[in-house]
Amino acid sequence: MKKWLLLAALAARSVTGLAQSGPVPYGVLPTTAQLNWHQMEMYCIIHFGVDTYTNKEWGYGDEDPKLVNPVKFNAAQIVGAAKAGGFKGVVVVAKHHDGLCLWPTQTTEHNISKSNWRNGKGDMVKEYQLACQKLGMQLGLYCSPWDRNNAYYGQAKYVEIYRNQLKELYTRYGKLFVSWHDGANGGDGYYGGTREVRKIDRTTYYGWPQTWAITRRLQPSAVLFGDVGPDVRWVGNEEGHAGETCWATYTPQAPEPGKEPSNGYTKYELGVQGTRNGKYWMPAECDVSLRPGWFYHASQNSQVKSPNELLDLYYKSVGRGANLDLGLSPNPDGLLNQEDVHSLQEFGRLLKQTFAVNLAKEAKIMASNIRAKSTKFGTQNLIDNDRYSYWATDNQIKTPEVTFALPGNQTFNVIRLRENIKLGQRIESFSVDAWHSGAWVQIVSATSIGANRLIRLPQNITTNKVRLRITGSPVCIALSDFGLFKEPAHLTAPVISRNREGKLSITTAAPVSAIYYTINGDRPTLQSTKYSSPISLPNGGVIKAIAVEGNKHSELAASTFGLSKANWRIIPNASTGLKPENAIDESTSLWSSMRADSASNFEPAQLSIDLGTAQNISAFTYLPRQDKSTAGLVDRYAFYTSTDGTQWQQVIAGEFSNIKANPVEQTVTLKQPAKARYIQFKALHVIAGNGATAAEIGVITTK
Ligand code: FUL
Repeated sequence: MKKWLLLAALAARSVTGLAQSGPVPYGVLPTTAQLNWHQMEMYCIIHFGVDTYTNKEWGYGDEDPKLVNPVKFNAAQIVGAAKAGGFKGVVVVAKHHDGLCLWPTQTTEHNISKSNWRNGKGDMVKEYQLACQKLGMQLGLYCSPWDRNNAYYGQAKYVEIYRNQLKELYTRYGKLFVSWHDGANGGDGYYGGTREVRKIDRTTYYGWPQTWAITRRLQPSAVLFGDVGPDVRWVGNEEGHAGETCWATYTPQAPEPGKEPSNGYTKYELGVQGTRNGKYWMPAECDVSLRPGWFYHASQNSQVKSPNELLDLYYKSVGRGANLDLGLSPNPDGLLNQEDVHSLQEFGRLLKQTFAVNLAKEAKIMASNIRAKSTKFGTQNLIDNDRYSYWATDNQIKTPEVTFALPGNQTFNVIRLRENIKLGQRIESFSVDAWHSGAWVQIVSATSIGANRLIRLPQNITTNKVRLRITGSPVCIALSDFGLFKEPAHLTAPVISRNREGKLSITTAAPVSAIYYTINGDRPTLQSTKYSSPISLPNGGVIKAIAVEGNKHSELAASTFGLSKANWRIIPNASTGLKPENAIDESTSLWSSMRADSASNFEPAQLSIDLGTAQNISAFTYLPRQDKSTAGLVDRYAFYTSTDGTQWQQVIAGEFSNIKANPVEQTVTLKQPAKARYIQFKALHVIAGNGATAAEIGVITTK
């Protein structure tokens, strides 16, 4: 070959080589373990232990392991229900704050072998591992750093014990997808019988860098979850939603100057949104329980989230590039209740139905630019369901457009986009237009895509042409997915509420042909009582309702009410503070004993109520403030009763565990019912502030 011909051939090859090379990765990138985690999208976290039997959310650490005896425990029932819901794995709480290890550990006597379950020979973690293996689900483990049982908690020796617990968990139960570490620490506990408050420095005590080195060594394919990562961050709430804009990258903040960012210190705003161009790839996990609490409480049996509520959370977590971690709460028998199983199953069905057909799949796709005009980066990659094949543009093209000419008119209400995150989170913002009567009409504009972005439109769009415009990106794009889907129409569940006069109303967002309800606990049918006007239920109870329109039934609405407050009256006292009547007005309006002087110390506050007539009280309820503020949030309480309004007797006292992260209604059940006409709620300690607050105080009675 002549020399010049050879040179020309080489030059041509290098031009093609250049053209065929992909975009340079942008910013920080996910690890292999993080990629696996992103692909999972959803998993469940299972809370079971002494709390299941004591009706608490945080055990104190002094519970007898003999309490735990789940005679029907069946890991496959629980893991199978998660699988039916479309979840890809489970995180088993192997040890919660109460310290009881659900596996036969060498590190402490306080473990499952001291229970009667399987004659002390059982290993719950093992049974979950085997069920996961059988069902093709991934396994993760949660071993609480805070241990209210361990005598050595607070000393260096406990950190050794904790690390040994992790080592056991990492070496006995196969490959894990996540090692889950939470930041909770309420201070007080049993601690080997000392029953005291033990303060630790969260940033240094656990020696996280050394602890995590163990995870990396023994479980290299697991991600580490913690409030501030290092691999997956807490979203900052236990309500299951990320921010509308949510970046997979994150720069954690130090709790105070000179301190390292660490578990136990999170800023809500930071968690939900992440940090654009943050220092680490640290996507958010949205945790939320299927029931109000993480552990099973019979009083919450009518409050299992419905399939549509779960779907809504799916859009607000997975649809924002985060993952959904849904809490499951096996009952004292060791099984999920039927309501829970049913809800998971229906949710799984709804998901499958919604995402069965990508209406963009048959479209003729035309892009304003394709990188090097190469099919390798072509638009067919957008509809092949592969998260890593992608449409890319030339380096200088940062705001391209792509049009989807659909085969005739199509109706959709969900849009899906995904970036090839192996090349980083590149795109800032985008808009989608639909072709209507000869012109483009913008239907949505949004920010942040990442691993997955779902836009749930407020109404159906019918069109034969859709256009995606990338409106902001610092570099050329690498988009892997574009989908148009139709979520089936459904009637939303009716809303049940009660007013101050004790009248119950059942309402719907849009008019329906009928509402049916029951007050005996049964699921309503078309034969049940038809709702026509507000109902009186003076002693409270469970009310269930469905709405019906044409041949469509809504899903079930269920609410439990305590004693009607129609005849209640506040008895004023010196610490009552502002608007005490707000605590008994059946709304989330606030009673507050907080004083304007924010420098002053907390003063216990009390609220006394005349119930009108003597009642047989079996439980009290406290609904904390619902406006996200922690001021005056009560975490230690006492309830008193009186028959004359002057002589008071304390009937119960305790802690409202986990109320800061999960401020749901708290039910305090008495060992024995107390007969009284007057009740008093005392706030003994609060999360923050110099006084107490409450949205509502309630009473549950028995005959
Ligand atoms: C929190 C804990 O304090 C709760 O009890 C629960 O385990 C939740 C998932 O994490 O940090």
